[in-house]
Amino acid sequence: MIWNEKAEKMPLKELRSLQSKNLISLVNRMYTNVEFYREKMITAGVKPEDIKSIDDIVKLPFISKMDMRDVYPFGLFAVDMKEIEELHMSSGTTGKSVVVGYTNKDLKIWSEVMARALAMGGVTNEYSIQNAYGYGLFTGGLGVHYGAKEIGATIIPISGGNTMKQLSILQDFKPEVLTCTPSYSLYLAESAKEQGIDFSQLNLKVGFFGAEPWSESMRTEIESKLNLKALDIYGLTEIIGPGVACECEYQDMLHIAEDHFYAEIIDPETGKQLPDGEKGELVFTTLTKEGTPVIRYRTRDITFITREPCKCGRTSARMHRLMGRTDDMIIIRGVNVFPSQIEEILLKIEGVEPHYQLIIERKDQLDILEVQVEMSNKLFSDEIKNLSHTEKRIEKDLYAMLNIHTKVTLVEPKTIPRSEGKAKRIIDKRII
Ligand code: DLL
Repeated sequence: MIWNEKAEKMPLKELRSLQSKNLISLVNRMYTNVEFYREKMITAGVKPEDIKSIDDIVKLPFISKMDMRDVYPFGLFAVDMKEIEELHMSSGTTGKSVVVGYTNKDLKIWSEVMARALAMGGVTNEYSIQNAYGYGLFTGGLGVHYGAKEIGATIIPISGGNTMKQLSILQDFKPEVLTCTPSYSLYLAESAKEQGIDFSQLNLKVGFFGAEPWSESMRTEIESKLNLKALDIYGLTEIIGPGVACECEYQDMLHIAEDHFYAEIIDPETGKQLPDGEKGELVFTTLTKEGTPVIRYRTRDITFITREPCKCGRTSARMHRLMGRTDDMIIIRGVNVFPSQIEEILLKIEGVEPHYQLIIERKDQLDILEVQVEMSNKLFSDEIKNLSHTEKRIEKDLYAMLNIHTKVTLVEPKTIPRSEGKAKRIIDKRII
């Protein structure tokens, strides 16, 4: 179902002219109202009048997470505080977080793009949504909430955690939709199994999973264990929260709400724009936002974009599911390793569960990557020789893909810590 035909099926020429108009207005607003960005433009030697169309965006300087932290808390706000109706904060694990402010119009944009996303999975006002993303400063809970309200669906604002309650509500209220992180969905499935709950007896049709990296193999697991269609939803606090992009029913890359969020792919080293189809760092400009708009925000997320038409008829650019980050990409003995690559391999191995952690240590100047992964109950009760055979097999597959030796350790079922939100996959113990 298409929520906003006019916006989502807009011919390219019309879209570009709308984007150009909005970029010009944004640059003027930022130049006038945000001292931090005005200074950046002056340093870069670019004036608002140099920006005549969306193609001129390449002349504008980037904004990074560091920049945003430097002006914490309100240095990026482009309107008076009395216009701000809501504040959210990024889930920064180190240093200061990034604060974003939403005006009334921003909240409307958020509701609109989230309604578009939910409609991509067929959500209507007849559906109910068990929203297990955290409510609070994290954008997941309220983002889904606003989209559900816009559609008129019934929201069950259970928030994250409280797994037993989640399970009883899934059984008693029989929602059609589940929204949470992909790792938590698998945790729910696992807990349900222990309680003897059969997902085929529930009523779930679709789930919107995001906020952390996952893979195609994990999708297969989720779809079979939870008996629903699993869609990938993407977003980030600095841009608006969830709803920046989402998969439609064809599950063939994520549609970007391009009339609001202009996407570019750049070479992370040189900052040069890359053509469609080439993998690089995703950069967003919030064309319509008022509270904390950003121009050319470097997400550190790695993907590529296509503008090939999608079978669903939407004309927007689509991004491939995230392929890693420029920063939490781990470098082991000079090799760039993305946790998602490792996950792909693990999930193809029989007897292994989708719960794993990567532990990196440095011994005698050499990086050692240990992959701890849980085995299934069945494998656990097998003979020791089968366990070591599986470990060796995974090590071999990882070597074939990454060209580095790893140490694979199968751990007992349920020993890797579970998370109610984003899973912590990497433990880097190196002191460099
Ligand atoms: O995670 C917003 C969100 C909430 C998205 C609910 C989807 C669902 P932040 O906490 O600011 O915002 O984290 C943003 O999380 O730059 C990505 O690295 C990662 N991320 C978000 N969605 C996905 C996804 C929310 N679908 C950061 N796949 C982003 C992989 C994702 N990574």
